[in-house]
Amino acid sequence: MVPENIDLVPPSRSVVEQASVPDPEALGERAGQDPLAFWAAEAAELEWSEPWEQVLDDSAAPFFTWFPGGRTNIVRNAVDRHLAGPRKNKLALIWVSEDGKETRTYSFHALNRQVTQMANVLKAMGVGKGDIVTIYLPRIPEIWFAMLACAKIGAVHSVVFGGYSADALRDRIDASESKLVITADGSWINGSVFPMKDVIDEAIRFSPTVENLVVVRRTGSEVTMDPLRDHWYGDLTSLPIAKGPCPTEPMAAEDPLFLLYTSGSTGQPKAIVHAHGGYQVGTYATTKYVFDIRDEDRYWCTADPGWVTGHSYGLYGPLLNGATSFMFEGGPTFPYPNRWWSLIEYYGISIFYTAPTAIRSLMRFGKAWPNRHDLSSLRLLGSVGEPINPEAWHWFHEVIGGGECPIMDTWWQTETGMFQICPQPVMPLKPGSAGRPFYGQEVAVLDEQGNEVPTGAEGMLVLKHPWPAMFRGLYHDDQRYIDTYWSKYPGYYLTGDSARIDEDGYVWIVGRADDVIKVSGHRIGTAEVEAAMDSHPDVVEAAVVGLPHEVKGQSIHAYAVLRPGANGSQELAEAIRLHVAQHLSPIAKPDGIDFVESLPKTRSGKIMRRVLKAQALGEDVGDLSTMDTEA
Ligand code: 6R9
Repeated sequence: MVPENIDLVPPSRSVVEQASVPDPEALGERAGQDPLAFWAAEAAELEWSEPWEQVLDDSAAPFFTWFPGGRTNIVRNAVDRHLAGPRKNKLALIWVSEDGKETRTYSFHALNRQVTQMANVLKAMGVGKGDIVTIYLPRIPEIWFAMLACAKIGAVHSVVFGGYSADALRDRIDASESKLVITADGSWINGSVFPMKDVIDEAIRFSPTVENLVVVRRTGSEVTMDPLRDHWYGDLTSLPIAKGPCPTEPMAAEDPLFLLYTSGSTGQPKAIVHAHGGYQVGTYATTKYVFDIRDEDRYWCTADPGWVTGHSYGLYGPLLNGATSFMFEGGPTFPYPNRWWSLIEYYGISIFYTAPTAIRSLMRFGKAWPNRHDLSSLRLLGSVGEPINPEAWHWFHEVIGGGECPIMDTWWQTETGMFQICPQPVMPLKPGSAGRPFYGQEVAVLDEQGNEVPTGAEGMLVLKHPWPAMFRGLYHDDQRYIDTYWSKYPGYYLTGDSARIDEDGYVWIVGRADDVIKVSGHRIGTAEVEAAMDSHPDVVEAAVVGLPHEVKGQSIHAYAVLRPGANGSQELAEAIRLHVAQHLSPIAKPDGIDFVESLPKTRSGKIMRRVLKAQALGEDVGDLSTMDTEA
């Protein structure tokens, strides 16, 4: 929604005085006139072993290639290049355990040692250029080492969020044909152990590809080790194979860096592919400009490394800028709702990037919790994952940011790899709007026919120009890449979001316009939840929709048709919810399940989720002309 009398929040004086880019409008104009020159200048700030021949090759669009001919490696720029200068002994990572009893810190020098060691281990296990390694680890430093170690030797990492269950994990490992998986014995969640090793054992029991499982000790829980397949990471590092230097492999700019599975509107999750060259340029530049990150900063991105935010703005963007990052193993409210605030105070965090759902959940505990802490080290805040409602925006701004810190509400996607719509630190902010397109980008809001809608009207959000950190496709599925993103409006990238643009060019994201649900900022496909429900023996057919939720943004509401004779009891509803948690993930558990006789469908048999949603919300169900009334 574009609220009527929206307040414009000007940048505070300190922000203006310290701004690295005092006039983003002027820079934006220059970048707009020649986006490729802008991106070439950003790329030139990084190291390449061979220069690129061209900035962008769009001759095979929508298969774009960035910096073709160039050779580089993101690790060279994220780690190696800092070793030669004054950042060598600067902290790259400060990590704190969930119970607060352990702290581990790594300078860039130490980070390089750790990454090199893991890279040597991977190589010794036969991992080479182009091999896909699945990483299923908790929020511990080893997840960074593993990702960087893969990139360093030219292997492709595929991180699966540590909260996924065996079936989801199996699908992702099988689809990527990983021969090696890196995991931990368990992870800590609010004082209890989540048995990661058991989950992975179940996921790979019949795997046709996995040959080796590297297990990091974290919780010390008892696990069963397969003597032929499983190896303790701690044992491997004491072997001679782990020792010595390991060169950072020079990669073609377009060589793949990682796969990341994400939910789409239909079918199985899709593997988004990102490449070394363009991705490093895009994440480097956006982190530099939008977070205005500097050497003296202490930066904290609360996102799990298992999501794209943890990749682009947890790991790579800050390291490419030589920044000091903070990583916390636990969540915001354990054991008390001041956990994050106390960490910000203790570690002097200056840039804090989190999600609206976290802000809303912490807001509910009242400002007495943050007010007990001195949060004056903060100078810039960030938000990502879903629209931030003005109430949460103001609370974040006032109570956490002391009214002084600009909030960078960054809109982007797993596919985009980097920010596409976001403010700049000195820009006047409109609470609830993600600001304007990033340098070199233009967006439009279109109607069904592809016409731009009038200012302020809602429509489909598209991106007009390619950008360097764009995904290079879907793993092994070129057709789905074309169909999903580039066919509806030829020449434009279809985001799947619905949005409005106001008279000042500020973009207001309304939300997903497809069958993707954002639950607490996590991207979940209706099809995946439905498949998990369908696999319950009492369920014949299921449909799920996203309903507005005060804290989570959206919640999952399900409808199930039961097999004849099954009793639609409260217990069965609970059992189905648990089934989804066990087979997909606890984050995908429906909040409520309604048992129904049949589901509304089109004549071609597609479930009409919008009808279910409208009914649940008491809204007009709209055009039903395609509905199969016989059903
Ligand atoms: C980074 C990330 C992408 C979807 C996207 C949109 C929603 C992300 C947002 C936002 C409003 C923001 N989204 N950031 N909506 N304001 N600042 O979340 O990637 O998990 O792929 O989700 O998230 O709906 O289409 P991903």
